[in-house]
Amino acid sequence: MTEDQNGGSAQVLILGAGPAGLLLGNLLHREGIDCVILERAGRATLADRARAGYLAPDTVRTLQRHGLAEGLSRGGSSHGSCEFRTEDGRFRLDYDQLGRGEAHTVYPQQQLVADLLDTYLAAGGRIAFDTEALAVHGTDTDAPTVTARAAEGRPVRWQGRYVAACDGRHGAGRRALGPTVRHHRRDHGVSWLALLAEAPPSLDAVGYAVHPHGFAGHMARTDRITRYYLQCEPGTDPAAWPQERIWAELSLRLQADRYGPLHQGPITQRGVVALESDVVEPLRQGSLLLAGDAASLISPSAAKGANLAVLAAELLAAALADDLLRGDPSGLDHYSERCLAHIWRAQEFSRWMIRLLHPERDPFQERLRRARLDSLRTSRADQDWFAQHYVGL
Ligand code: RFL
Repeated sequence: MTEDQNGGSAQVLILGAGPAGLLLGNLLHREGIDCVILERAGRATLADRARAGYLAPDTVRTLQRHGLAEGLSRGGSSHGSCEFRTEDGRFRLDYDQLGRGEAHTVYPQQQLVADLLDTYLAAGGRIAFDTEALAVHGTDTDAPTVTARAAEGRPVRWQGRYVAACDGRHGAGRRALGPTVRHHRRDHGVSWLALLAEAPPSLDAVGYAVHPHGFAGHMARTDRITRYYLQCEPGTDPAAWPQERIWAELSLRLQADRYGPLHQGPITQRGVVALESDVVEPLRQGSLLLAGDAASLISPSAAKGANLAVLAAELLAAALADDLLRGDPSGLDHYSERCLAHIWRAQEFSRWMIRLLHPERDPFQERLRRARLDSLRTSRADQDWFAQHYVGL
């Protein structure tokens, strides 16, 4: 690893070392394309940032195709069931037996990030940690630059042929977008308290509970860690939720008295997530290209964000390689359109999930929501449709 004191140059400047930036970095570096990743956080923070966990079969295949799935083959586990709990009872969908017959691989995102980082560094990939991109300049030229703040506030400047913004929704990539780029924003009006518990999973399935108090979710992460979600009022202060209240409310909404107690343990992470969508269109402005959450923020209701990040990174890597190595710009010309087709389908399914899982205030809408759930319980065609979209991209 080299890290120039004042910055430097590379063909592709990648902002952000999340799943999108790291996959892109690995694929470009492997093709012999000179790239550098500028990452705001330090290495330890990346390895510690628990977020996603459910990887779609397409994501796993992508990583396998590029020889980047060793860690998840060893440490991941297959999950193919979800259970819905409502006041009317519960039902289970073994989605690995429905639709295309595929399952998720559960593998914590921070482990995937650590694997991708290790492989990238071992191959000699360049990354500047503790380097926050502040602004992207000259996106209408062939020589865009990124100004950044390195450790101890030291200003640095990087120049490239392309800038790949994989730095999330609030990153420098989005800030560089001009008025010709559209932002499609939707606040779904629902917030979740997102929790990590140091406790084994309580169900051998993803649990979705709809209770008059609101939604509760249960998702295994490892055999010792479980993610839970509790619908809460938008703007809730997580501090208003001490552990006892969390477990009492989870037990109530997941109907532990009827279906068995929850395995409780210390809550190690709690934060409020507003369920929002925010899609940029197009995903390219001259020499600036966006991927992952920088391109499209999606609510975690259908576990699509990290999967879309991987999909976009693979598409973008191929397009950049065609352009930089073979002089063929057509992949880059079509990158936005191709990526957005997947993004909008995922957004549609994610919104459908939101409307399925949260009690509606309006009685008419609430009856429709229950009818939707009832169709899912009873109709094989609906179940196949659900399974296909749930694991698919
Ligand atoms: P990331 O992972 O946010 O990485 C962006 C990186 O950019 C850095 N950065 C900057 N670096 C330099 N300069 C700047 N100005 C920078 N600004 C930011 C950051 O430090 C970071 O390292 O984006 P990426 O790669 O696009 O990946 C997206 C995914 O992380 C995200 O979509 C998922 O985590 C969403 N998500 C889930 N997705 C799934 O597919 N399955 C799931 O089960 C799932 N569960 C979740 C989730 C997101 C959650 N939260 C936190 C909203 C559960 C939760 C609670």
